Amino acid sequence: MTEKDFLPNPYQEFPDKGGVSWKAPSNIALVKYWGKKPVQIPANPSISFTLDNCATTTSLSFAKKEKSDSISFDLMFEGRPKDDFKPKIQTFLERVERYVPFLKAYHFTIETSNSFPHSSGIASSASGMAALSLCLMDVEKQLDPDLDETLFYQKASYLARLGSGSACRSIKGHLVQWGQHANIPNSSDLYGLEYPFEVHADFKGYCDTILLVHKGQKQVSSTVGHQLMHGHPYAANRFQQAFDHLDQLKPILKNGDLEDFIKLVESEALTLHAMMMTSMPCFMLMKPDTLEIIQKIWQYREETKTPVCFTLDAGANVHLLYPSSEKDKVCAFIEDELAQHCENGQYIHDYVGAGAVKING
Ligand code: 2P0
Repeated sequence: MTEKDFLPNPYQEFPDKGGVSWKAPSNIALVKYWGKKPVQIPANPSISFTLDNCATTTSLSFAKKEKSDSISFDLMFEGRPKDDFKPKIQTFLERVERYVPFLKAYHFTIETSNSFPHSSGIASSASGMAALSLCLMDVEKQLDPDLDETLFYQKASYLARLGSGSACRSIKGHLVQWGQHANIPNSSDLYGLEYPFEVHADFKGYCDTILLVHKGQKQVSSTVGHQLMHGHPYAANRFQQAFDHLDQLKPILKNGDLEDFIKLVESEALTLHAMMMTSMPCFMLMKPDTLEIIQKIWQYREETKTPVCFTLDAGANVHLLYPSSEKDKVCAFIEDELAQHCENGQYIHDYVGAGAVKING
């Protein structure tokens, strides 16, 4: 598939008005995307677990305009107008207009809400851009009823990528790979792909408890972090490592080899943060409690042999990953040892999910 394949067929219908709703989940990368080329092309391939509970629900209503010379929309976030999110959405809509050229024909009302607490430090850009992209594709489906289902989801992922890179991995479940890789058939820099190889049953219901260490604004945004990979002294080796890790993951995911899974996932998490700490200028998103939690996980794993590990996003929160069969034990560990390191003792239980869903009615 090339960019041209995402240009639409001539539209057959133009309804006066309508509305669509989609719920899209967040995702957590196992092999991290960190570094990109224009426009939203990843410097290396990545793979993530699609989550389930942490999700954004977006409703998009549309009404035909008299004059179709510009993009216009109102934005509501959790029931209230939210003007400070508008520039990001405006940029996104301008970027995708070429691929969904009905945008200027309608005035849109976008209503969006997150299942996770506001400013929990959980990035909503992935789930938010994925949900909005699915809404746009649903409108396109009404204008072009022959639109094929495979292309519908691929193009939703393509559009989401143009909003936020990691968002292209928030359309489908359970494991999504993004970025061209010679040994992964049909892999693409343009959109996320449902992982095409065999995956051991243990990974389907894998648990991710998100320990909310720090809920405030990050000091350095992901967008700036990505930019700092340009001219980074370790960039070339890091990008090669991500390619290699995807090769190494194939037998691990197939056989359910948790020991090697843990080694690879924790190495990815700490490498991501090592890239931040060795950027110029350097920065650090981990907090003392992030490190306390990591130490306690290592100690607990050593003592109990429970296959629990951590990964990190671009922030201080810790994602605790473990098989669902270990849930009772791990929940007790979280309550006894880890919750004390979370802001207000807060954490969110989530697990690997099947991807975005349309909301009817
Ligand atoms: C990831 N992260 O693979 C990596 C690991 C955070 C840590 O992708 O600039 O919001 O919108 O493309 O996708 C976060 O960056 O960045 C991210 P943009 P994005 O999930």
